[in-house]
Amino acid sequence: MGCCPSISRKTIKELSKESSLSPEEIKNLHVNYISALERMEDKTGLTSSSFQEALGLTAGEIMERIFRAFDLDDDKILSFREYVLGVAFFSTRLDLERRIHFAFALFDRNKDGMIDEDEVRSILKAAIEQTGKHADDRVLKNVTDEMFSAGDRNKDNLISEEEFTHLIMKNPKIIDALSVFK
Ligand SMILES: [Ca+2]
Ligand SMILES: [Ca+2]
Ligand SMILES: [Ca+2]
Repeated sequence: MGCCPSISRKTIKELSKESSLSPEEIKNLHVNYISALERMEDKTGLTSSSFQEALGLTAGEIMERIFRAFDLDDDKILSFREYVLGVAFFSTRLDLERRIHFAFALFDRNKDGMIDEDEVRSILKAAIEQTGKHADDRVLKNVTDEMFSAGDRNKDNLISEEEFTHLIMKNPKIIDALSVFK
């Protein structure tokens, strides 16, 4: 039996406020988080594979993107706070602005602050293949073109976070489509 770092009431309260999840939900997430950590050698935080196990996700492109988007400081491990804030994205209670920021991070695979066509195509492809269907190249191209013609306001073939925000405000369904936890 390993020891279980406990979580203070103060931390629960702060995380609850920051994530819009209830204290009860934070406590449950903490139990999940700790039990995932217990199975690891290094208990400083969740790695990509233990994270995948904790959430019961299938390994692959989408999982990697989600992990990278959760990993706010880009140190390749998830702290409990990063875990909570990431999970909160998939609940609809988080304010739209932060959900947009998170969704942007899912698209922006190389974290350069811009979404390019390859990044859109590859996340679409992964999302379709995740459901067991074949991703047709023409469909991928059409959807990508549509997203750029609607979203790329200054026509530089890149979607900035500002452009992305405009796009989502007009089409909030794009975010819902990314909720792969359902
Ligand atoms: Ca991290
Ligand atoms: Ca990018
Ligand atoms: Ca642009």
